[in-house]
Amino acid sequence: MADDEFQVGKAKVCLVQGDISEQDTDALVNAANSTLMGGGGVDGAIHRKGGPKILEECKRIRVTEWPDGLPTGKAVITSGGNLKARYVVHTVGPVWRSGTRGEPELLVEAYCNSLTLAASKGLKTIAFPSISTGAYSYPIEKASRIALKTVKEFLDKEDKLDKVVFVLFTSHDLEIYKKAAREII
Ligand code: AR6
Repeated sequence: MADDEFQVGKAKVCLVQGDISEQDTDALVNAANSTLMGGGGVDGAIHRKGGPKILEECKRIRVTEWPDGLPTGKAVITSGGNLKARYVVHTVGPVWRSGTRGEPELLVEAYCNSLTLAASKGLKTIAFPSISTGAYSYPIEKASRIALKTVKEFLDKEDKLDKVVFVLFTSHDLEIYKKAAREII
């Protein structure tokens, strides 16, 4: 198996460098903020490429389910609009402060709730960005370990998903994830 592919039970965990908005998995995960109204980074790329339908659905979710905003660690799902992916799972990662404000637990929740939501919809493949490691400043070495450990533990317990892809923006970030994966998976 290549050094960017790892087997967990019957599922594969793949690490790739690229733009998450180009992925053709069943679902993409958006590193959103509580407003669900868009932003920069991953959020900007997904809404730009996905078109207005995603934002319309986010607005509806705000009105019907989360009038005060989506809390950190929770996840919701919309269609994928014009994206190749059929669905977008929107989650909110923690803003890194000191590491002692519950950031690790909240990052675990963001991954876990996204995976649970995708599996509950019968989806088979999902792509994640490196949640919280951009505008939210979570140190990527720490975040990568949490991301991979949470995915591995989920796949060990649950056999509904076939493939989880991590899409890293830079070769540097990809190397950090590869190193963590070799240790964790
Ligand atoms: N594809 C893959 N990875 C990307 C892409 C892309 N198109 N663009 C950036 N990254 P961020 P966060 C990487 O800031 O830290 C937004 O404004 C990036 O290099 O997108 O969770 C939201 O609206 C970094 O490693 O998400 C929120 O307000 C990682 O993806 C806030 O940013 C995450 O960076 C969320 O911050």
